[in-house]
Amino acid sequence: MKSGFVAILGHPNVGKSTILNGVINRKVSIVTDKSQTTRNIIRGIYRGDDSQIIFVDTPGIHKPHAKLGEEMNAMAYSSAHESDVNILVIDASRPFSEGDEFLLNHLDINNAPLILVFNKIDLARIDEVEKLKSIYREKLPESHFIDTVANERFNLEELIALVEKLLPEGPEYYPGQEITDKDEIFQIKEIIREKVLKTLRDEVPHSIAVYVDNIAWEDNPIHIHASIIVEKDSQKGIVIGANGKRIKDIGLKARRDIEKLLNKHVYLKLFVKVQSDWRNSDELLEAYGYKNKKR
Ligand SMILES: Nc1nc2c(ncn2[C@@H]2O[C@H](COP(=O)(O)OP(=O)(O)OP(=O)(O)O)[C@@H](O)[C@H]2O)c(=O)[nH]1
Ligand SMILES: [Mg+2]
Repeated sequence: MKSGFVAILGHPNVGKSTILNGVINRKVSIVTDKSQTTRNIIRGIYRGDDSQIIFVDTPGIHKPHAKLGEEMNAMAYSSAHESDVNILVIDASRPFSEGDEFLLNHLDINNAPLILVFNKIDLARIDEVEKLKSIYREKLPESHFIDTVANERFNLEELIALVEKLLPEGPEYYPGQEITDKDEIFQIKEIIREKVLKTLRDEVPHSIAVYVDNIAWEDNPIHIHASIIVEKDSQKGIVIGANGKRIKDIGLKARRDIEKLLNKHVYLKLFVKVQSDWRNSDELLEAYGYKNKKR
């Protein structure tokens, strides 16, 4: 069978996680309109008639402002290195920038066939996309090009077919039925973080982490205690909102999704805690699952 690892790489907010969810046809990675939403390497397993593709979502590569960002970039760089096919996702609605040049110079993508995915073509002008493509054609003449609208699944079947063509013959890496390598606690934390991010603006999202303090699996409904970590008292106030309205809303939306994930009734209790500068603390980065683990 054709099989292997396919890293989905690119700048933040270009649609990498939307592509992962689209090809797997299930939501395994959270998506928001905020940059730097994904903070971990998240595998999604696609099973075809005679193929198994492990799509690997990665954090968007960016200029880091804290140790967290450095860890995130390192995850993306190492994923590119360890893959059988690389997918570089480009926001087709934006012109080629210095940041793109930086990314091409720093990403080691020569080890495997490369697919350039021009995503968000629904937002782009045809002549601008052509201009963008001619720049990439010159820089990466060996790569394969495809246009997508990931949130509408436009051309994602074609993307899967192209990946299958480029993958080597290999083993069935995941013989079971699982669709992701991440456990339920990780997914619960991510669901809560997604709901927090979706209600916040500006810089606060980058300061948020979520920690599951306790899960009573045997209870009915399942009791979950989780903490939303922020960096400043002012952010705590923002997350809680006037009369606790925002935290209530976050809790309600998160509970609905967690119940869908677990297929059980859930009682979710959320706490908000301040931990100043956790994004620069090795110990806390480790505790929150953001330390780059070598395979
Ligand atoms: N219009 C349009 N929006 C899209 C498309 N693909 C993704 N989006 C939106 O773009 C935003 C970012 O999508 P994500 O999938 O979270 O992007 P990402 O590259 O994973 O971002 P990071 O995790 O921050 O690196 C979300 O609001 C998506 O709904 C597309 O093809 N067209
Ligand atoms: Mg993402």
